Amino acid sequence: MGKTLTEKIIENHFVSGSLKAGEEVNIKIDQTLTQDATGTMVYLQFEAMDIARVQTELSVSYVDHNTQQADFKNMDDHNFLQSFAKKYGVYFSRPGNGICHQVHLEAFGIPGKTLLGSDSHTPTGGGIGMLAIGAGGLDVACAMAGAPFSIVMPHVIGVHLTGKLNPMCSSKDVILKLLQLETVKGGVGKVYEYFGKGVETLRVPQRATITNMGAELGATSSLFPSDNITREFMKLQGREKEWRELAADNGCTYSKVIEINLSEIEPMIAQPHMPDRVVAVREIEGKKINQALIGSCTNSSINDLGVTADILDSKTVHENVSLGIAPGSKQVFENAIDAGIIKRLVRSGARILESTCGPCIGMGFAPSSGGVTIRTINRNFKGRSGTADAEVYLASPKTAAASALFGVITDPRKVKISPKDYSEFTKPDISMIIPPAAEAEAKNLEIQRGPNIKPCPKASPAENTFEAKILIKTKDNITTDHIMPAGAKVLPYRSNIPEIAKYTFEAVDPAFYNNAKNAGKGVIIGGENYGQGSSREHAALAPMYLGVKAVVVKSFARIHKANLINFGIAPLTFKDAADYGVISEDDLIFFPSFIDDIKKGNEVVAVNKTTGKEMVFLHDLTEKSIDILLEGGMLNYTKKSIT
Ligand code: MIC
Ligand code: SF4
Repeated sequence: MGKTLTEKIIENHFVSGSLKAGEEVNIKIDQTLTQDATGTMVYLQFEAMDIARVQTELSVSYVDHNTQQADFKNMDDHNFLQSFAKKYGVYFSRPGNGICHQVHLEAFGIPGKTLLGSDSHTPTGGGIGMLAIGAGGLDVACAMAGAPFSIVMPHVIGVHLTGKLNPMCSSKDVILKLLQLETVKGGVGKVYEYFGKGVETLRVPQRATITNMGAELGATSSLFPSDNITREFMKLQGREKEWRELAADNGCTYSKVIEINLSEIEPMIAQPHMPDRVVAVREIEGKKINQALIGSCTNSSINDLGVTADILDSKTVHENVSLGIAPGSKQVFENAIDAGIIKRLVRSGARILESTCGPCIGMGFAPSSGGVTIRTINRNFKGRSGTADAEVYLASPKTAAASALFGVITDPRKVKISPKDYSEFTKPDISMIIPPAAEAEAKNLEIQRGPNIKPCPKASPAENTFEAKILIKTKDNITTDHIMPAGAKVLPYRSNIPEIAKYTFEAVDPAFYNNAKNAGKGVIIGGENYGQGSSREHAALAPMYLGVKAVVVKSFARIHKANLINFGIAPLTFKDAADYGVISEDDLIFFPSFIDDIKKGNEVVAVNKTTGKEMVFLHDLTEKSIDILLEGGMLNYTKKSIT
């Protein structure tokens, strides 16, 4: 029987477990990546493991998130990361060099390899046929120490691409279409694998836009085959030698096949405040905007910038619109200068921003109050832009550029141009990547540590009998941005948990922090797809620090669930969904035999002391996860297994 590409790569990296969809499998990780906002914790955790060098084939530390340096904190973190990388065997991509996913594709990605990244958009690497997975920082630290990574063997969904995109339509419209079909929770436990004749019509950056935003489906990863187009891309990057051909076998079995005829795709747009609130652009055309942004790891390649310049055609952007452009990397920036693109954009009034995440994570370029902004990014969660009441629309660079020109949401097919291909201007540039020191020299190197860098707190081991207060009851699709906000104010505390904990659930319930502190022990209640979005483990670390012992929900997003276990918080679901309706904030919940229940089976009994009602919660933890959880998280567990 033929195999899917996902199955082939997983089998090649198999360490232990089961290859049956839905069961746990442990795989070898070849490469890791971190970014600064999650990276400081990753390296503090790695340091705590007492290992002299990283054990992977390649590990890279990027600085791309916290680059606004309003005071010493962010640069202190950068210095820590740089000095750590040199000593421990990690490549370091300096601030200004670009967004981790874009640079990794350019400089390091290799078809057929596994990549684990402490960022949810790591699957961007699937654009060149890597099995690239986002994870919590602690999992990445363990992979750097040589440990295999556990995943639930995914169900592989085949996306059959036929036809060819019309000139003013984009691969962004394809993934937005999929989000409309599959929703933000449709991909949990799945890998989306693309195949068919239509694949040959998409260049690597177009493929990477699709695999990048597969994260918004909740998918474990997304994958394209590695073909001659991939080879061309790697050749332009000066890395043709690392290319290899990879594809699924003919006649392999997918758990489901989705048919997409690229010729029928039209411009699509996601409306506030969820990436799956997708409609065709023509359905909401004419809505006034006052800001537009081309950038982020989803859409910031040379062609994304080039087509923006082509659409603007040296005319000035609409007088009511502020247009920001953030090239995805230093390489893209330089190549766009060589191609004359930047000059044309500047002439049109674009504001050129640094090659970083920037506005995508609320680091500058926040919209006005009640502002309407169209962005080529991947997430439009409420408040993430830095402005609580702004409306953020997600679309392709073509749609965003046409809208910036006319001041209203515009179907780009109205602009009669034939977009050019600027790939020929690609010249690789790795001058801002610092290799690690040789082992002999590394021993004597010092790590630089600023005063804002605090050690990672640990939870205490689980108790068998305890009482905890319901601290908050949330609805469906709560994101990690709700649990732990990003933005210029909060991000500088990513390496200081006691401080960042003060912002937990800030936008949902400003009293959460004090409430949790006073309660001592707490439980969080949630709906479906709890913890979707970012991989930030701070959304588990801060609740752990504030005494949260369990999160009881209707269903979980993959990475957040793993993060909860890693920090000693029990991820539980309702046995009887109706219990969600009869549990309230401030109720006191008594767990009479927590440890015994967890060890015995998959049910945990709890009594709501406020209402007198007995409830049963479920868990689906593996034996190892149970040990980690009961020990009070991965750090305690690892320490115990070493000593
Ligand atoms: C995001 O896009 O939400 C982030 C910021 O890149 C996060 C990581 C983080 O919170 O640091 C992600 O996607 O995992
Ligand atoms: Fe950065 Fe935005 Fe991409 Fe996250 S989604 S890595 S914040 S550009």
